[in-house]
Amino acid sequence: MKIKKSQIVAFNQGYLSDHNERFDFLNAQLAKSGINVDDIVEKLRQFQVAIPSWALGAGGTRFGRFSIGGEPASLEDKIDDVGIIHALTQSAGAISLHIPWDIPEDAQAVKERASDCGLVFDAVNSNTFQDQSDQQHSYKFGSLCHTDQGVRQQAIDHNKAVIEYGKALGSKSITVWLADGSSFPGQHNFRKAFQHTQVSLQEIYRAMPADWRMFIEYKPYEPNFYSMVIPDWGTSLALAEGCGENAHTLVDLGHHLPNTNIEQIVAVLLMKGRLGGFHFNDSKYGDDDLTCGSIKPYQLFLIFNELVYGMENNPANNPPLAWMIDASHNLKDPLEDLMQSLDAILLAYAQALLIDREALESAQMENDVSRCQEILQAAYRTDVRPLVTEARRLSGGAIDPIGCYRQLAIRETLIQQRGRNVIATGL
Ligand code: PSV
Ligand code: MN
Repeated sequence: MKIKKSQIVAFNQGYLSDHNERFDFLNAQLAKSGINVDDIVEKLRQFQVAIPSWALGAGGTRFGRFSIGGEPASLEDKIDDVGIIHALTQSAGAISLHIPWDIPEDAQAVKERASDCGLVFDAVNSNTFQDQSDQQHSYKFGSLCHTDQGVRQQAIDHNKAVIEYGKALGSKSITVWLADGSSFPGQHNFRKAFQHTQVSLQEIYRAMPADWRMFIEYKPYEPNFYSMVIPDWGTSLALAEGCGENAHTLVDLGHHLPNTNIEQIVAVLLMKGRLGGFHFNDSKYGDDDLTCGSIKPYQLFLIFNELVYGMENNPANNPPLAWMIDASHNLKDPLEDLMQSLDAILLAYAQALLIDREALESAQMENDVSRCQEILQAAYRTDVRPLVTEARRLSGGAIDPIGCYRQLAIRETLIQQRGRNVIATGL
């Protein structure tokens, strides 16, 4: 199903005067501090986040999975769902595919359907963490790091095939996340596991077109619990440097041990020109894959503080970043959840754009610690919702995306069209 522009315009009518009042008030306040609100709104309008094809159905835990009904049963349905999110928010203009969960059988038709919804294809993702029924070797003991050359080659070939799927769709990057690791001391020769992985990644890297980029994700534990071959950003960076200048580290916010200072990692990777992009989500304990900004919105803001600074001061020419959500939805309607994530991301970005950089720099130079905190928190505590809403409205989105989604009874329609018991592919 598709949302018509006229439905959004009609919905917005009822909210417009209230929104205008809030926006005008904030605009006047910010203008007093010399902030160019138009500039910020324009930046927010440009900011597009890719939606993962595997996050459109109900997620599950190893204890259970509760269907929400009307889940997308095919890649076409998934594209339509991202189209719905994009129509309402105007900030989800891309979709990221995981192979083999979502194989585009007819690339041209898939491309056209996406383009009809205003979407392009972001990074393609390989999967060597599950065995497929038609594969020769098992990944039980690893893939790119495996002790057996045959298994490594199979995993390399899979990644090459993923690149081919991506080329047909117009993707420009591949994201590699490895479940490879060991669960017991002594199981792995750490050096050999690293070296096998490096050589395997180099071969995949060489298969990429010259204008492609490789994103290497890291994760400290799960599914292996003693060691992961790529546990942290340092290892990912070393592997990226070992591949070439088009290989970058990808930061998934849930892939850190508790209390890790992610914003500092972001700052250093950007300085090195090796930050590829993000998998946005939020967590309380581990890779919880919760809605962005639902647990640690201040952390998200501090990350965006580094991103804004890093993008404005970019000596190593870090290429434009790939923004993506990687979340799972066990309780909420995935489309509502994703719209909440998008909103949280844009709010954090808007707040970071408000930071008085000159004042911060001079406070830092003077070691005026209290002032540094005041400056950051003045931005963080500004209610920037009218800016994000205005950006969305100007682009043709809904003033209240979830309100509009509910008023248009989208989930109910999807259930009628697709049925109550369909299950989407993914984790
Ligand atoms: C692994 O936990 C991960 O974050 C990687 O990005 C995978 O591709 C994705 O989740 C699978 O759901
Ligand atoms: Mn991820």
